[in-house]
Amino acid sequence: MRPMLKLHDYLPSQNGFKVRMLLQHLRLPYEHVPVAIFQGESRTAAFLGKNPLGAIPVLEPEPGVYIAESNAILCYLAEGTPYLPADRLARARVLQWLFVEQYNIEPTIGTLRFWMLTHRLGTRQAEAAAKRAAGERALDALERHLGRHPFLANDRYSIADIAVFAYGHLAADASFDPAARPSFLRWVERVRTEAGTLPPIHPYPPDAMA
Ligand SMILES: N[C@@H](CCC(=O)N[C@@H](CS)C(=O)NCC(=O)O)C(=O)O
Repeated sequence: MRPMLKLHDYLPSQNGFKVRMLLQHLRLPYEHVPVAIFQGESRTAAFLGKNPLGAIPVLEPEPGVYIAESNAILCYLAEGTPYLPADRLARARVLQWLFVEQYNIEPTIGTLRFWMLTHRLGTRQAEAAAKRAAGERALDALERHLGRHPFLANDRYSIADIAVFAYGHLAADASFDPAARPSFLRWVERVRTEAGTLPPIHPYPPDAMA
């Protein structure tokens, strides 16, 4: 019998949400192992042994085997499913958006959202302005692409959509204006339709506040 998958995770993280969303699509049972990142649990020697960067999510597909980085986990879980095509070109187009998500979306919209929701903006005004400008450019790029395509890669729902949806659909939390991007908004609704019931969004608890 295959061992039960374990997901080392912090519920308010949308990087974790991506993985929970795909696990739900694939109907894969897993054990959720909470990591209290604001209590230092991601910086212990034991956790750094799982991911040297000290960040969740970390998937443990079998005891003692660890995969870090949310999008690497998505690729691992989606292998052999319609969420990650086998064809070289089609797969490269999925990877294209996974890299865009990590470079242009998570560190801009995701980080700003975290700073705003946990009151960390105060001392970071200049950095926040740069992230806001980069986040606006990323949303504009999504709008341009989604004006011509129903989904991000290959015109079909894939892990590229799951990854970008995780922080992208919460852009308003960071005071971005998704309503100004109608094609993006229609894509958010298409993803919701494809996904069905989504995992819940968890607010940051008091110990996450600056
Ligand atoms: N690029 C990584 C980012 C992971 C990440 O930043 N995780 C945050 C939560 S969203 C974390 O664990 N932070 C804890 C820490 O840095 O100690 C991914 O996509 O998985």
